[in-house]
Amino acid sequence: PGEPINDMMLETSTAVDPALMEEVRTGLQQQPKRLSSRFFYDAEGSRIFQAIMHVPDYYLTRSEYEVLDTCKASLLELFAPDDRPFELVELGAGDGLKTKLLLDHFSRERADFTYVPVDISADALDGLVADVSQQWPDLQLRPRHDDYFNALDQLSEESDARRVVLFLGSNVGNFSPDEAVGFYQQLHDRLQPGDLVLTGFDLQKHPAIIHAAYNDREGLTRDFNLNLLRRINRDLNADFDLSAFSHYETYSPETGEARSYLVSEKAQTVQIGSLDMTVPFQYGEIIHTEISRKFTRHQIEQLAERTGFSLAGWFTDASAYFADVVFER
Ligand code: AVJ
Repeated sequence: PGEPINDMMLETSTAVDPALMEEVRTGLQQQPKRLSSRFFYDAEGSRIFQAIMHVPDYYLTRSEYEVLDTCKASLLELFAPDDRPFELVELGAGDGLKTKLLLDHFSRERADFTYVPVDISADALDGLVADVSQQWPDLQLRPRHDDYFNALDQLSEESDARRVVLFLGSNVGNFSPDEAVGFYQQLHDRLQPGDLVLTGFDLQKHPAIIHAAYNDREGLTRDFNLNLLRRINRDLNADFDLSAFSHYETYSPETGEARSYLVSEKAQTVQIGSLDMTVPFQYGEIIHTEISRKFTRHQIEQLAERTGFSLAGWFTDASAYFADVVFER
């Protein structure tokens, strides 16, 4: 008796990121097709990235760890020259290891600081907070579940401790040159004179080393890229055949850009159910997914200069693969 239950009504409603819908709608209609790497990081994508950080070909994480480990004392000296309190504001909740290395050193040295991890993902933040408060029960911890710039806006109202902003892991490499300038200008607007920004920059080096980092023998970079199609299948009810797409990587030593593509291995048509969209692919047609930019010292100095910062510290690993650079407002 009563109304028959409609199949649709039984589907659990999962919250789909509206930005992902917009990205797929517009990106797959462009020529060439594109989908931004900022949608790589669903639960599975974050797991794959964690694994990438441990593969031998992906030198970035190891190199930055070496930089921070060898330079942690000099960094603390720069952050708190006269033992004044500071706020360590980390943009992106951090992968743990590298940040923990700093937290550990600063705690041992009894530095007076508050750790303020900022992330738009509640999951990433919750995990980090649980972990950090367990390892350092006495650490002052003030997590922010927010957009980077909102979080920085609020900080200025809350305290007059010196701010030290961490932007590690070569995340800056995903910006276009204009976006990078915009990003540091926005930081400049929100910081006070004397505040600091520590950024991890991957440096230009032998092109084969960089190419291998994004074309690893374990195939994790491929999985990382293909996972975006898996996510779209799940979140937007699409029917990408993952076995009919491959991963293709280029590195140009002239531009310093590593670029990732997904390539259609046959002529095919994909349905995106939730968007009522049909997407044709030719054999060999690409979807551009990511740019990971590599810098020269000169470019980094120019970036500081153009956005009103001065260069207060330059730290690299023994091979000079990676630089952690301190800008002062
Ligand atoms: C997290 C953006 C720094 O570009 O090196 C790793 C992401 N992409 N392998 C990078 C990534 C492919 C990574 N960042």
